Amino acid sequence: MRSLPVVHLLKALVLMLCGLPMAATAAAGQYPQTPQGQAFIRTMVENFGFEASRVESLLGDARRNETILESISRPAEKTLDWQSYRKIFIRPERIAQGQEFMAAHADALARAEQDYGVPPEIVTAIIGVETWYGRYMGKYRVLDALATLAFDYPPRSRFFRSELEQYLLMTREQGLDPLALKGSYAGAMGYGQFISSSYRHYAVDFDGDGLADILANPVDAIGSVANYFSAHRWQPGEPVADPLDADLVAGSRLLTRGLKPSLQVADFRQAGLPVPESLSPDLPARALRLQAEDENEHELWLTYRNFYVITRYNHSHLYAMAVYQLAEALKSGDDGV
Ligand SMILES: [Ca+2]
Repeated sequence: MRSLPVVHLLKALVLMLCGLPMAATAAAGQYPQTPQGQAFIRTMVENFGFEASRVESLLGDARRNETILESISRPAEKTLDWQSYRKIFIRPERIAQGQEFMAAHADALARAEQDYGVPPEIVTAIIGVETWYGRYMGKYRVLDALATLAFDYPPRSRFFRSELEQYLLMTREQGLDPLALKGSYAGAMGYGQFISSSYRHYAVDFDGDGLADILANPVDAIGSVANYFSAHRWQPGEPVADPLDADLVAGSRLLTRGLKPSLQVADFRQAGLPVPESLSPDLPARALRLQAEDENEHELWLTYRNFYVITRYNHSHLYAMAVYQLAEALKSGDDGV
């Protein structure tokens, strides 16, 4: 627990001398005094039984962070093309370290596949893309990230106010100090970078020590990522994606919008595309056209339900393709380059 800086004590003293109510003196930061901050405190007290002074003091400790506001407006998934994005993740070191992770946690990964039906290389690839297998779990205080986005980022303030709510609930349930946890600029935590609501819904105790600890325990993290995939309807044994040796013209009716596969394998077969023969005709499918290495060319992929499930983790085709290709490289032992 960090001590109250002297400047805060002085401010508190000045406010007290001015005869302001104690509510204003309890916190030195900006958020408790704002109308949104006040409303948030009321919600936590009325809906979840928190003490007002406790929430006020936490919000008072939260710091607005400009870097967080800059980062949220330009995520890599939206600013990079596929080839640049791919090079971040599909590289020999990330593949080699992923194989080490798989070897070190082979038992937990096998158990996760048994319990949830999600293959070891998919769980490992998620953890590899998210945090480089737990090496980089984020440098921002989760409280600062969530308060900054909840109160100073209007486009998504409703979502992040809810995540801040979930964060205070989660840390109370898990007996964690809300001032201590670090994570991404969006407040995602641990090996698999779960946001607070996902932590509460999907984190599991996978080593049986009574705690669902995805922050420091790789076994719990493995079970939790697999549980997340299973809850989002991962289909054991179904394919994820296939490259097609073909192209489609921009505007083709086979290039559907949205992330969900809204056509079926049969639609692509009927159009004469070289779809793998093993695929069932009624398997939901979607064509995905990505930038090829030669920038005048495109790669054409057919993606299926399990590819869509990967986008439930991060709503991006590029993200899902990076996870899939890293997983394939982990499985094959190929260095991917
Ligand atoms: Ca545990």
